[in-house]
Amino acid sequence: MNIYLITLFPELIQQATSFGVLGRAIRQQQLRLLCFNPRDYAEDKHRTVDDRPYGGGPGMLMKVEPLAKAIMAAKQASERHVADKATKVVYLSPQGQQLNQQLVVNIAAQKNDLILIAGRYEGIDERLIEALIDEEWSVGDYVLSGGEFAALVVVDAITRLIPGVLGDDESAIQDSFMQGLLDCPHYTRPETVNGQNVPAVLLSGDHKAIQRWRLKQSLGRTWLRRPDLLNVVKQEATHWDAEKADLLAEFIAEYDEHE
Ligand code: 4FV
Repeated sequence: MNIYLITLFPELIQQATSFGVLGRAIRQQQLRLLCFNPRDYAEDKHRTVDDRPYGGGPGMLMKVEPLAKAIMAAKQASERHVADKATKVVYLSPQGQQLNQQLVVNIAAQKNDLILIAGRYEGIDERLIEALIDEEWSVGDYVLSGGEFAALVVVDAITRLIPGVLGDDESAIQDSFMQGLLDCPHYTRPETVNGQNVPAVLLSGDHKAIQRWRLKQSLGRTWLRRPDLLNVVKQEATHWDAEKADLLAEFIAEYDEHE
């Protein structure tokens, strides 16, 4: 998969994607990440990439021409690689649709190239959004100093879904999130920490009981912490069944008993 990233700080991206699962995926060429820097398209002697907002007010915006040229260069690079499919152009911004696992799954499944635009300053000219951008995505309702951090979240979440990037066991872990539930609690050595023991079932070696316990904990946690996610899971016939309903009922009964 090719992801083209429009950013004023390609070094930030290069360094941040040199580690872990993402770094390995790039080294193994399961992901190609190409940066386009608007500063390389600035033609004034100071290579200016910001400009003042019409109407005044604090802060600057990204200068139109260098940014537009960088986006066009990325589109042309993608068209050289994938001639028959239009590459989605996404601008990371708090005004966008909320990023979630379903959106990431859909993008990864399409196996298309993707162009991500990382804003800086107060953002970009609305006319560029209208002319060149297909979608706006937000990683959360807060303001970052740069869209690079949001773009890295998107790149990481998508890359994990590229076949072969995660090992078999890791992709199994991924499945729990893919079912829309929160993850279950995890434990490692030693068996007692601050007087707290590991749940006995995890030491039992009974893999069926362990799998049941983990699913019950995921259901219970989702019920307690993110009932909004649970409602979505319950609507999805493929993700909800009698076993989950029974396990959740068991968790709730035990929870009410201890409250
Ligand atoms: C953001 C977010 C975000 C806004 C101004 C970059 C910053 C600056 N992007 N989800 N939340 N972007 O805060 O995606 O240009």
